[in-house]
Amino acid sequence: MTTIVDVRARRVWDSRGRPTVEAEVHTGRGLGRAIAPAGASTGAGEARELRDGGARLGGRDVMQAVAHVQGPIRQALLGRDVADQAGLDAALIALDGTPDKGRLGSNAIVAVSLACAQAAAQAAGLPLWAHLARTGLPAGQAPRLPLPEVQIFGGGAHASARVDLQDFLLVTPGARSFAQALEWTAEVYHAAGARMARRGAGGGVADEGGWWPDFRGNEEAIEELARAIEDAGFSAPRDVAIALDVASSQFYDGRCYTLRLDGRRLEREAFAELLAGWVAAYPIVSVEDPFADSDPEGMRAFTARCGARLQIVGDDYFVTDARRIRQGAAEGACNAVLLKPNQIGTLTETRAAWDAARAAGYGAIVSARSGETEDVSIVHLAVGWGVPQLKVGSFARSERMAKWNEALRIEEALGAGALPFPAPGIYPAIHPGIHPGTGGG
Ligand code: 2PG
Ligand code: MG
Repeated sequence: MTTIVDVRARRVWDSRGRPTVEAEVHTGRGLGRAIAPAGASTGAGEARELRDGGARLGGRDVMQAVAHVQGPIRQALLGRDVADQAGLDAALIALDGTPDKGRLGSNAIVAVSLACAQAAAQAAGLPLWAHLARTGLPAGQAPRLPLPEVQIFGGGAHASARVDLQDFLLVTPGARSFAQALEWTAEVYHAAGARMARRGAGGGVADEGGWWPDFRGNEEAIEELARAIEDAGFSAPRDVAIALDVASSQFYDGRCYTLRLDGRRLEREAFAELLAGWVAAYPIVSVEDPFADSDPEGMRAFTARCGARLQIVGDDYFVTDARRIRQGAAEGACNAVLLKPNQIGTLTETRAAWDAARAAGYGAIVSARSGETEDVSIVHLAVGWGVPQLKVGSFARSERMAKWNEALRIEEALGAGALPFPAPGIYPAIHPGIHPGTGGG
């Protein structure tokens, strides 16, 4: 048993220049450190981060959350076994005592939960992915790298709503390695940048590093991405393909989906028609949150209509909550799940969400937030748990590149021992009949 001898916290700053919580968990065999990320387009059902309020720093300071780590959380964890992740997370949940973790703050709790895992890995003398893989992978299964999903144009809440859709992403189903996937992504990212520069709109990037969206309509962004793929010389959807995060909860008012840039206000059926049209017209293989978290009827109908040939991902829709995933699966909503540890608050609950997705035969994507830091823990989760896809924003800004580069180091460490890259078989549009859930193995 490796005992926790100290728990510390400090205020650090995220990629939007906003305050966030860094936690440290110390044992006699080193320390683990983790930083809470923060979303901008948050789901209504997410765990609640604690912000101080008031006038200073726009009310966004986190000194109370930091104090909660240094005080009650430290007291609750001192002397406990750092390797008992489930027990530690249960203690954090019990100490908070609220359904949304809002008393201590999900930002305090997730930083500590991840720092415990980092400290346990440190004590075991292993990188986090290897520590997690010891119990996190099915018996006898080797770890492998996930398929990256990379933003090319930002939008929605990450770009002052200059386009209504949030993420115009690239995936590389034809790539044979993570290194190759990133190389292909770089070619398309820069081809897209060159196109934007030729239009007189080059250079600027949105919150996650995707090119700033200077478009006349939402469809034009998809069209420009398809052209950038052509410019870079790839065949779509076989080698590379398009994924969208519609993040539709941001523009649904309980009755209509309003695409401000297109001057359109669409009811559920008309919006489904529009999305299905785009999926048919462009090499789109995955769509996230096509319908709002408060519109299960829309999500179920769209899944029934397009789910056989399209990965349909629930992010705001499931908020990394195993219970919601099981319910969604029973009702036929989505066929894949986004996994964000800070959406639910602890590593153990994030793992439960992945287990629920797998049990349902759903695909899964480990995801960063729009407010990020140099923390690379989520890359290790994807590898150590065998989650087949990873989304960490675009191909610029070091809070994003730190994660892609960490994955390259892990790929090199795995070497020939790694399983083949999971790319073929994830997307039903490319390999009809293969369910997305089977891509992860
Ligand atoms: C999403 C994420 C990451 P945010 O919606 O998938 O792109 O955004 O962190 O703002 O919720
Ligand atoms: Mg999303």
